[in-house]
Amino acid sequence: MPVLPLVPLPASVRPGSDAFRLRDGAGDDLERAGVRFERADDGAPESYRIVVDEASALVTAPDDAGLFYGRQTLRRLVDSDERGAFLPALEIDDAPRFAYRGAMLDVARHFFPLDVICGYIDRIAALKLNHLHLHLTDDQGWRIALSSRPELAVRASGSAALGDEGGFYSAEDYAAIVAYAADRFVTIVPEIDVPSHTHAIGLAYPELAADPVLADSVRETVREFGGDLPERGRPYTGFAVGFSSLRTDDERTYDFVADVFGELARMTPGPFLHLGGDEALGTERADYDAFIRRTVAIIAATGKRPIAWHEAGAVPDLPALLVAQYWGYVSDAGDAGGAARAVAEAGGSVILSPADAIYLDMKPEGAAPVGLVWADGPTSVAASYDWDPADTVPGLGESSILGVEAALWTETVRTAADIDFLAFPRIAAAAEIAWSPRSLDGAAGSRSWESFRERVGALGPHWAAEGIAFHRSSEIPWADA
Ligand code: TNX
Repeated sequence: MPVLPLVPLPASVRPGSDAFRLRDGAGDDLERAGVRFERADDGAPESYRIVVDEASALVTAPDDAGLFYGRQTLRRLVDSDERGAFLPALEIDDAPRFAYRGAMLDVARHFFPLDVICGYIDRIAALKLNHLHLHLTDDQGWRIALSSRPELAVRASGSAALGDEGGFYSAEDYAAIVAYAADRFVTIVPEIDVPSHTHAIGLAYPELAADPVLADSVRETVREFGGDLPERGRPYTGFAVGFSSLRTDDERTYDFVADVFGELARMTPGPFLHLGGDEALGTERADYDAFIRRTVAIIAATGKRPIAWHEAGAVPDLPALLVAQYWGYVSDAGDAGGAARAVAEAGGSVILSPADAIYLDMKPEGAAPVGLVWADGPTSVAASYDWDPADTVPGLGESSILGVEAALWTETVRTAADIDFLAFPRIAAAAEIAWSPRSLDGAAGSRSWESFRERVGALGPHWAAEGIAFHRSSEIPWADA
């Protein structure tokens, strides 16, 4: 059997003998081409089974998501020869390793219009990712219109990194994104980053913002990347982080937090609201702890489950429902690991986004025209693949891991082509790690780098046909179209 372009690798693939010939002229319509899709009585959530032989092609699944994933797999299997289109004979039994398989897109540093977001949803859904985390706010801009706080969209959305144009999603835009995603079994996870990364909020509601704290690290970033130092009341367009803070000692701040997360909860059908909580370098430790505890409680009161970057995990006495998003390293978990572990020990769970592996904004190679390098970058495709969630944070077992998320920050990312270049092919590594059974020392049917690079190479022509401007990494044996 030739290399099948299947990423993520299904849990089990058994080749058969005679191909199923697809009915002519059906194009992408698998049903019209003769494939049957049927509900199974039981099976794990999102699982599916495919049986193809000479006489029939049948997909069965216990739920609609499973049927959708079976369809994604079949789309990759359609092949053709001199007799026309066919599906190779095989049996596939497949189910995800983790329930949460995510991608994060930062629409705050740069704003991306609806068509780009929908294109990204198509791309991630084809890789069987099922959550899109939108980083909706940061120092450089606020990207969502809220009727409870109308000044945000009016005064805080016009700017972006590098002095580029900003923008925001109206309530209708956001509803359209949620619906488009839901049709592809993708849940939107909105993030409002507090108490830091909040400079833009001060443009709309100055009374809520503390003065920027110009630590040495902020001056250093400005020296390295240029731009102005952050200044109260002026849009910020540079790359520095951690200088801004909400006024954590002012009750008006908590009214704001309740308005914003309350409205977002009503606009968001998914179970999660992300409160950021990262890099609050300008917030005193005790103030940070108290702020996070109150914000977590405010979100819990909306009925949603709070997610925060791992820093929040170090806050004492957090409720068990918190999800921590780990962005430390694979190579050394250090304090970040401790914070993630604390959340697990309190009964919460962890999403793994190790920065030295699946921060997609790290340059894929030194000469890349976009991207950053701070997380031990450049990050090769092999480095993005060669890790396992259960081995990343010592003491953090598989049962405490909700899943895996590949993050794309957009300080340097201005276009849809930039997104594709940085995300592909490394996002496929994250998708496989999130979905496929872990490598058991190369055991048959488990994932391995050697098999992955061949399968990604075989996917290249599919991506090209779909208009994905992927990075033609020299690590991958790309197939010709
Ligand atoms: C760190 S990772 C950040 C972001 C930056 C990113 C750039 C994290 C939770 N915060 O604010 O955009 O680095 O790679």
